[in-house]
Amino acid sequence: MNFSEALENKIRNRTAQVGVVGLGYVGLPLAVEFARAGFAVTGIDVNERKTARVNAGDSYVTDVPSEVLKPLVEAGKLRATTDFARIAELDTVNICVPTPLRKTKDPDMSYIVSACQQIAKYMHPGMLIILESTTYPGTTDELLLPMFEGGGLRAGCDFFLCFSPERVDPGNPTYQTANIPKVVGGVTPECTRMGALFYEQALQKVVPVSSTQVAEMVKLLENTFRMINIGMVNELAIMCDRMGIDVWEVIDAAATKPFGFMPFYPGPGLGGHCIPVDPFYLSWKTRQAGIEARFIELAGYINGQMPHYVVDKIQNALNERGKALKDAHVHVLGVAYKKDIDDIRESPALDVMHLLMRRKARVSYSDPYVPELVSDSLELKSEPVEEAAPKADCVVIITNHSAFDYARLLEQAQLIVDTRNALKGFRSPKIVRL
Ligand code: SAJ
Repeated sequence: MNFSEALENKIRNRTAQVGVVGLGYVGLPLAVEFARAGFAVTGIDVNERKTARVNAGDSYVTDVPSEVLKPLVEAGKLRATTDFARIAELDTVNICVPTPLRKTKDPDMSYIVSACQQIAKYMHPGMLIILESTTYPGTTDELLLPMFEGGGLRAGCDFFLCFSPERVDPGNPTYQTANIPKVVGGVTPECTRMGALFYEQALQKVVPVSSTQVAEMVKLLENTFRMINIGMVNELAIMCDRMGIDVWEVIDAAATKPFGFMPFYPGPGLGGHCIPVDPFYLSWKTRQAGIEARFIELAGYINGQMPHYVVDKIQNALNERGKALKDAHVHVLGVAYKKDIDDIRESPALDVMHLLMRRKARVSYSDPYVPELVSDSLELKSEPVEEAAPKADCVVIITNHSAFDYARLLEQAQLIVDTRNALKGFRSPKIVRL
């Protein structure tokens, strides 16, 4: 029996020992899905607090309720460890580690490299290894393959290597790991077949593609599409402002087109750990190939300018009411990077607050999901809207959480700069819209 047949049997009869490296918002839900499918799953993470919480059945990931996690741990279907040596006992390993950007907007591959160094150290013939972290096209073939073949094993017969983009949308009530179609591409056709067979055991729909590069590029297209369209609509907002046209009304009316259009909305900037980051993995790679990714660079510039545009709007709105921004009290409503979540990574609210403080305004904030904000030069606690809004010279809505009482806010505030059209349907001289 060859390695392919042996692994295929273990996958089909669910005796394959499954491993997931990186137990974050992607890795933990994936580990849970395979444990629910009947596999014995080992989660590996460098963070001891995470592994301890997993082993206690205490989830720290919104999409994985502890009521789901705990029974799987108690049934011995899922356990977590910081010990990479356990890879020697595994048949499959999914790599779900972060791929951030450096300050220079170059890819930071350090997490992938260190995880793969550990895997290369303990891997054995007959394994399936799948990279899920978002990265530039070519990573799997150019970076991982040499690391794993270094010991003499050959991909496609001694072991199997694929890329499969993660598509987790944290907090999405409709689409979760099990029912989001899963794209997978292998270094060889046999790798692709093995990767698809693996995912078919736990996920509802699998989409095999012809190579790892195609799979890597699929993810970048998905998120670059969003980033560029957000940039375009932000530029449209600036144009409409100059021409005295309500951009929000324009977009809502355009969205009535039943085909060939998808609405995006202006905002204070681009936050999160995917959309502002992933496209720069693509533009970095294309630059290596001598091609300038002009759409990405331009959209990045426009989105990056939006915090400045918002602060200028606040300043102008105060000036028109005879006040200076300097020494004014500006209260920020919502600091998370998008509504109804608690994540502040790359949140434009932080840029707006820093710019306001640079222009000597006094800044406070309210966000029910973010009780306190500590970042470079910021150390604030969330204040009740009821208390802060009446006192502030200007309230600026940065993140339109559903929890805010916007009608009450309109009664209490003297001036509101609304960057999210949260006050849609309200008319008042107090409101200044993006
Ligand atoms: N934003 C706008 N205008 C828009 C849409 C978003 O300004 O029309 C801003 C948001 O406020 C946020 C940033 O862009 O600051 C990113 O928002 P997002 O809706 O793209 O949310 P993310 O970053 O959580 O993106 C994730 C991505 N999921 C994965 O990468 C697996 C993305 O592909 C999803 O399409 C997106 O969730 C989603 O649809 O919720």
